[in-house]
Formats: sequence, C-alpha cells, structure tokens
Amino acid sequence: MKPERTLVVLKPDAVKRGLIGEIITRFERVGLKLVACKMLQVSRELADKHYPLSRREFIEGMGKKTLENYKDMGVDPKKEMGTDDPYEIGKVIREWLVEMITSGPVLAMVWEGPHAVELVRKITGHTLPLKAEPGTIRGDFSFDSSYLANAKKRAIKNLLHASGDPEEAEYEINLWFSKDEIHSYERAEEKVME
Ligand code: IDP
Ligand code: MG
Repeated sequence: MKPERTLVVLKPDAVKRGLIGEIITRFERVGLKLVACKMLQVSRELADKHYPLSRREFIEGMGKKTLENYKDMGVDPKKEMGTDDPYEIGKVIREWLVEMITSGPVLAMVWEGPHAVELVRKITGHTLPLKAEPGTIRGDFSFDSSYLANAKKRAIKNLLHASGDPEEAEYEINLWFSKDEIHSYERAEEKVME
C-alpha cells in the first residue's frame, strides 16, 4: 500500500496554549512519520487559498454543522445568525476562520503513513470539541462549540486543522510546502509492521 500524506496545522490557540509537544506526541506514537514541519505567520493570501470560497461544499458543510449544533441546543439560527441558509452561514464562518488562522504563528506539518488521512482525523476528533470523544485531541483539550464561537463571532477553537480526505491533503500539502521541504527517512516501526 502506498503511504498517504496529510497536512496538519496547529492553529494559534494550540501554539499559545503550549500544546505543540502534546499534539505531536499523539501522531508520533501511533506510528505516523513527520516528514515536514515549519512555524509561520499565515498571510491573508495563504488563508484565502487554504479556505477557498470556490469550494461550495466546504462552505456549506460548515454551515450545516452549525445548524445541527443549533438544533441540538434549541437555538433559532435566524435569531442568532440572521439566516438559516447553510451557505450564507458558512461564508460568515469562513471569514472568522481566516481572521483566526492569521492571528498568530501556526505550526504546519506533513505526516506520512498508511491511512494517514483517516488516522489523523480519528486522533484529531470531531470538528466541534463539545462533540469530540475523550481520547481525541479536540475532546481532551477543548470544550468549544458552534454556540459559544458564533455568539462571540469567532471561529471554533479546536486547536488544529487536519486534511479531510486524500484529495484535500494533496492540494493543501502543495499549497503549504515546496518539494524540497518534504523529507524522506525510515522509521523503525516500518520494519516491525511489515
Ligand atoms: P474540520 O476542521 O474538522 O475539518 P471544517 O468543517 O473543515 O472542520 O471547518 C473548518 C473550521 O471552521 C473548523 O475547524 C472550525 O475552526 C471552524 N468552524 C466550523 N464550524 C464552525 C462554526 O459553527 N462556528 C465557528 N467556527 C466553525
Ligand atoms: Mg476541514
């Protein structure tokens, strides 16, 4: 099986809370290989490309997650956000996201291994930390929800970004890293797990 690669970005809330080591450890101990890593201040241009307005299903998906969270909590989306259209809600959230990811330094990484995309998402946990299982990064280190975030007109503080599928991973790795920033080496587990 060809090893997969996936992009992980520790967002400013993770960096500022001193959770870099804790988060890296979780990916390392499962057997994933860190093949690229850098700290950077994200520009508006990179943020716009990372959260592309043209990806309608992504924008709408964020709106849908918000609507689900509101339904669970008995909140009227029209009262809270002025609309119940998932695309319109998604566009507003995307702007908050761009503000958040450019608000301080982030740590961008590429992790490699079999099923890397799925494995990283599993360890990361649900988008809404309130819904994320204990044992996942988001479930263990945050309690944020759409309700709390939207009331303060900010993005959900869920500590990290992780590519959603292999196609997204390929696009994002090319966007964040040049070829010569991605390294190749062997981890001891590779022999044991053969
Ligand atoms: P993901 O990070 O789990 O892949 P996406 O649906 O891709 O989740 O959303 C991207 C980011 O947008 C989330 O990580 C979160 O920071 C933010 N976000 C998603 N839904 C909401 C919301 O309802 N309010 C505020 N921010 C949100
Ligand atoms: Mg996503």
